[in-house]
Amino acid sequence: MENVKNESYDSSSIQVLEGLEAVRKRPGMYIGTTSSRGLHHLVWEIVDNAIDEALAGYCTHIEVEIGKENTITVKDDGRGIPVDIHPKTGKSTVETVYTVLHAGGKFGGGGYKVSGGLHGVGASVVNALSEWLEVRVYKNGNVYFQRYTHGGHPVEELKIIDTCPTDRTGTTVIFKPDPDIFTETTIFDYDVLKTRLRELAFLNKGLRISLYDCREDNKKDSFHYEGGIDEYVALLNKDKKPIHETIISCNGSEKDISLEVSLQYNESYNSNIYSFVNNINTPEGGTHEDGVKRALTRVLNKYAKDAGILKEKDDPLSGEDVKEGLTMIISIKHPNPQFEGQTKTKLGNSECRGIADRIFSAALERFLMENPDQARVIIDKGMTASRARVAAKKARELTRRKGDLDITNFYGKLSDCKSKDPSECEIFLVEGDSAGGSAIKGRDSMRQAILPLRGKILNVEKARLDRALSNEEIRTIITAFGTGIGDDFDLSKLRYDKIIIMTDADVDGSHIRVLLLTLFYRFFRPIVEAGHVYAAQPPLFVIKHGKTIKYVLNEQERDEYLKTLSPNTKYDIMRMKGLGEMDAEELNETTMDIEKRVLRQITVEDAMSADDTFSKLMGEEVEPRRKFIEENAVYVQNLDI
Ligand code: 28F
Repeated sequence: MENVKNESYDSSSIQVLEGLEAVRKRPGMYIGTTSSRGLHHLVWEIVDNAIDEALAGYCTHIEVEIGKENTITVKDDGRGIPVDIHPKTGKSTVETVYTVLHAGGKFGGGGYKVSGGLHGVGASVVNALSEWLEVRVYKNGNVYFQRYTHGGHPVEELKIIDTCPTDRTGTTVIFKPDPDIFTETTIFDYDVLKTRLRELAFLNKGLRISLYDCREDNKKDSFHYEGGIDEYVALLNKDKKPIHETIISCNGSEKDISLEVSLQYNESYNSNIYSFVNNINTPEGGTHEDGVKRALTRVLNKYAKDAGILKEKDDPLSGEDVKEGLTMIISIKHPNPQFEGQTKTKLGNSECRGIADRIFSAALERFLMENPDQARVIIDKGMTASRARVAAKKARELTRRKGDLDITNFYGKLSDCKSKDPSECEIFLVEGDSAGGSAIKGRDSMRQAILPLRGKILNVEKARLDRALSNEEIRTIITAFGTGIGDDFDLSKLRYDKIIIMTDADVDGSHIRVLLLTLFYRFFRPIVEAGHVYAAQPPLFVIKHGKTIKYVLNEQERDEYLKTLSPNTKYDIMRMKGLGEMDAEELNETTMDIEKRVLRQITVEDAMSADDTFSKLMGEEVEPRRKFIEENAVYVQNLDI
């Protein structure tokens, strides 16, 4: 450990150094990963402390700047971190916040930590993982300054370096992530920062958040939403034709827990519900989301009955029925959230279910009473969904394996694998009968099932479940998966560990793949989120020289292979058009064999952007699609028209 120029090298300094050293030894323990995601997590730690100051009511503007050398500057106009001597450490509070683990922000202190991502490990972790970090505090007409290097070692004590207008207060932090820690990349992604900062502006109404990129000439964005999550719902519904005018808005609190809900129904059949706890997205939902959904179903049914729209003989609306076409944002602020679930993004606090139910149902009842026309439209939509659900129930029966007839009829399409252990089985959804035939011949019949797809499947982006179930190909896929669909979907019944989409490397192949991904995203999202869906990577080029035939995946492999040939080898290169150009053995060798093939796993990194992409690419509205294609055409490689 190098010598540090600290006057009082006492026990607390040793404890500080050991603390930050521990962070550098196992960064993954504190920020999850040291990949690009971990790099960006550093920004969220610092921004969250500034957001805390805004939540406390003292900060109105947060500025984030990406410097030329990929430094990050975060500025706020809050009170400024206290510069007094911290009783516990004998150091300034600034130095304590930036050198003692979990001392920063509001941990333990008055307000609560608005933690992001890994639940706010504090500013000292950012310092520990930075090549250098500087803090400037504007307070009492002075500018206080301290610089840390090599993972958090203070260069000097906190000192006054300048004066400033007496009414100016705030905190500015600049840091440079340590390349020895972030070995994958230290380059910040503007769009990643922009997306999250915009979301934070929606979630903290009235707060202005700006982002500047000094690496490119004056690239900047600024976000400020007085309407908060109401404006977020409006943005999400922009291209989706809302069916009622007013965004239903709720804002209440009980004890020290506050809840905001915004919702608006649109014409589509999909639901987009996003929930947050202390600004952290909770894709696995939790008690806050359960409480709101329970209230939504109960209050809409009660209103429909009292208004005589739902007759005694009618079935009540189900949770699924009232979710159709629903765009909703739920944001709860809680002093002591308990997270559960696979990825620790499910709220577990049981009291939140009742609190969310009470606050939201009062607001919804009031809206319905005051807006009978809009209430009617919403109820009608739920009743149409209910009728379609009942129709789907009948159609769904067709996807259940029953008597022999179904199985023979069904088996006409699926060449199942012999093994019945899902964890070792995989199913290939193959474009076209000829490739399907080769795949059946070339496969490992113990563990590989083949389902040939005849042509395009229905675009379900604009279809309800009952319409999707009327499509033969889709019914076959549902039966093959074994999970059921809609109300009786059960992920634990999935019959394969991997679902592999294998289509030609041409435009039609891409179209079939995106139609399948639309089906999986809209009706089998848990299968995608669990990481079971893959795209096969058939070879893009075949190189022939002499008797040698070499298949390569892409240009990079092609160029690397060509370098291995002796200079005087003339050779031929062909761009592979389709799976059908390979015989069974070649198809297996290049694309299916577990030892040799390359698969691309399909993940839902960000549900909001995935939903936006599917509705743009596959939805009704032409203009958003044209704009999307225009903006993204520049990234397309190997387009084969
Ligand atoms: C660019 C990043 O970190 N802003 C912050 C404050 C303000 C206070 C504070 C922060 C230690 C444990 C109390 C000021 N005056 N922006 C920021 N602004 N931390 S971090 O206090 C932290 C103390 O709890 C602050 C009065 N109370 C709190």
